[in-house]
Amino acid sequence: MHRVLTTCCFCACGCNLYLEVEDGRITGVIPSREHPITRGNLCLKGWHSYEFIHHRDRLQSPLIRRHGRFVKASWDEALDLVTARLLEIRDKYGAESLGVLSSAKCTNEENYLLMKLTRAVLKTNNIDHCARLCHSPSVIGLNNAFGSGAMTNSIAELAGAEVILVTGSNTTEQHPQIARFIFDALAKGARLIVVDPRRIPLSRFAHVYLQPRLGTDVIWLNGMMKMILDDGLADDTFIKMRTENFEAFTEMLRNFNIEDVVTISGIRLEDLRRAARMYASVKRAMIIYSMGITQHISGTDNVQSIANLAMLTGHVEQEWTGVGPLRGQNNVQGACDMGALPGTLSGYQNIADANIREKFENVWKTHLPTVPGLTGIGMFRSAGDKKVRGMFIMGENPALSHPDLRSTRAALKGMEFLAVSDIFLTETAELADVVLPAASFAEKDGTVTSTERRIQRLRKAISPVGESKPDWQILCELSSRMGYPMDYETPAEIMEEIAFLTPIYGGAYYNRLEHGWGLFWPCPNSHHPGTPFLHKGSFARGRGRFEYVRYRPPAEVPDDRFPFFLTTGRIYAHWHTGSMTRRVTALSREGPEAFVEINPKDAKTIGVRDGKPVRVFSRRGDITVKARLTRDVPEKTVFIPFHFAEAPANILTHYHCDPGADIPEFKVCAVRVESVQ
Ligand SMILES: Nc1nc2c(c(=O)[nH]1)N[C@H]1C(S)=C(S)[C@@H](COP(=O)(O)OP(=O)(O)OC[C@H]3O[C@@H](n4cnc5c(=O)[nH]c(N)nc54)[C@H](O)[C@@H]3O)O[C@H]1N2
Ligand SMILES: Nc1nc2c(c(=O)[nH]1)N[C@H]1C(S)=C(S)[C@@H](COP(=O)(O)OP(=O)(O)OC[C@H]3O[C@@H](n4cnc5c(=O)[nH]c(N)nc54)[C@H](O)[C@@H]3O)O[C@H]1N2
Ligand code: SF4
Ligand SMILES: [Mo]
Repeated sequence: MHRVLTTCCFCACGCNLYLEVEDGRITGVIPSREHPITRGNLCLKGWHSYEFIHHRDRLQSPLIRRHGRFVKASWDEALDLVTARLLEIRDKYGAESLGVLSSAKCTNEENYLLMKLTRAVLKTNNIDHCARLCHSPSVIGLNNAFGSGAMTNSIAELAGAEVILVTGSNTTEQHPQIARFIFDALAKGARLIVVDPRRIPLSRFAHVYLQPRLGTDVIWLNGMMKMILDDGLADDTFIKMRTENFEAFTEMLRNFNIEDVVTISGIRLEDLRRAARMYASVKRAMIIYSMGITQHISGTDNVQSIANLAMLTGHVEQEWTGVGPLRGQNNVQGACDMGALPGTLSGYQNIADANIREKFENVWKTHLPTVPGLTGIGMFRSAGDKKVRGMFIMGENPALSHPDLRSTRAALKGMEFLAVSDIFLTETAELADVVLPAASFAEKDGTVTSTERRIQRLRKAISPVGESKPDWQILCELSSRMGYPMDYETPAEIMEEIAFLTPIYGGAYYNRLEHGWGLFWPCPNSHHPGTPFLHKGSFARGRGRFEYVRYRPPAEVPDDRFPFFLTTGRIYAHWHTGSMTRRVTALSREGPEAFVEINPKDAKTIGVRDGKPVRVFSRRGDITVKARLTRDVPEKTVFIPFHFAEAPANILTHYHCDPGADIPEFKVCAVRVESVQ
């Protein structure tokens, strides 16, 4: 038996663990004791992260759809068909008729190659990935305010904060190891403010817990800032030295009606004032936020408001002090960094900038498309008018994870050609013309970048299962077939090209990642030690920019026909569309089936008891789930996790998006709940 050190495949905490290998099979995992985030612990998912690897459902050979049924095929047949069909569609309708989804479950090297293939070979910028559904408002909002969309500080710095404000992040369930650093801070006497429409496990530990109505974050944030200004708790020196547009901002804030806090968000003014004073009166304060802030039509506004609050109090630009958008997938930070986005090449270098394009064109020896592409949402939205006719999807499952599934699935079915690479036959793969079996994280080398911008290694522990191949090899073979040879021997070789073309990854060579616990970008050259916290001395954009934002109600609010608010999200035991976690016995036992959290008072009115089935309807469709009675959700608000294919929450959600970030409002829609007799 031997052990191989690698990075966990689930969340962006980036824990390191040893895979135990016996006779070519993974038989267990052990957490790293020395790794600074892991510290000898894993969450339940981490402990079971190896079990799906040898599951009998793993895709073992390529599949081609013939006469409506999948048949096994050779790699040659499958890759030839993908090549022929994608190029045919491109030549017939133009490159803009192709769409590509990349994967936050795949490595940096794989995301970089798919980004390169899309732009250099397919000649379109229509590439995106799940960050669209996740932190796209952070990338835009924090970029506007600070000049960089990533976490400003490292995870371990949380332990040194005096006050931590957590909003729209169910940290103990979704980022368990980050929650441990919050508990470390609490043990040292820090104060905790939690703002969440649902009572989450962290609420119990909060010194102030505020329960706003869904989608009213701009209101309580503006209220909090007005109180801080009125109480003279703003950091005038910081504002003067480091920021701009403050005058215009305060001008608008002065006109903000503080009573709106009560009438719109439902928060009492005295509670908000306690939180405002707590946050503003210390030196070291961190804000932690996640999907409760971003998945709204006002997602970018919410993020800008958070940045306003941090700048108003000077709570950014120092150690222990900053803004932490918690990234979700193990490599969603890296997929963004690698340019799997419609408007940027790797390292957030603008595709519309001729000088940048020229740099890449010289190395890649080809011409690149100039106009930013469609977003992941745009690809499906436009499918109705047949803009996108052919797709390549690597490691994503939009047939469950995208909004309004009737319409998303119709778009997928309407494609003239769809190729999917995955480790399982997902709901999306089932709709494909060609399915490519990918090797899992345990079967390949590469790097992934955690939420704190820490670039770390994935290490191959076993050979690919069956005939599966690592995505980077699949992409090399595909590109070569398309007439653009890619002959990288190893992921390390791909990283050398990434480092050469991407200033923030300039020093991320494998020899430096071999020992120690990774590198924090920006790491511009091979001598640079990496950067645990950003904006030291000045913001990435120069001065931090205040921008007043006005409250806008959610796109769909309850009415007589659909009198409940629905909010969706996750549970501790499961991962997104469940392709991996629902194939692990221990995790399935923890989260066996779909449910709706409903307040006991509402349950009484509807006439439903705990554990009994209810039907939940929205304007898009309906699902049947079990009622789970709990006071954690307020009256007239229900919560459904989106992990369960047999009762998909996204049948109910809608396509209304944030205008800049194009993220759908997964966190709010209107539903009706009926008991099933
Ligand atoms: N176990 C597990 N962990 C995961 C994942 C998983 O699937 N399972 N997924 C990973 C990924 S990709 C991501 S992006 C993260 C997501 O991590 P989180 O964002 O923490 O997870 P969510 O459950 O989507 O929602 C977070 C919180 O937002 C609150 N919320 C809902 N509406 C609002 C609102 O209007 N305002 C505010 N302030 N809060 C609101 C919800 O009540 C919930 O507590 O988790 C990562 N970690
Ligand atoms: N209602 C609702 N919907 C949501 C959200 C919500 O809060 N509410 N959250 C949104 C968010 S934040 C996110 S991030 C998305 C996630 O949406 P998706 O990314 O579509 O969901 P996953 O289930 O993580 O899909 C990852 C796929 O990659 C496959 N995979 C794993 N490893 C590999 C590999 O090495 N290679 C390949 N090729 N495939 C691999 C897995 O089997 C799985 O099918 O969902 C979004 N959808
Ligand atoms: S906290 Fe995240 S990275 Fe750590 S073991 Fe759990 S899922 Fe894996
Ligand atoms: Mo996410």
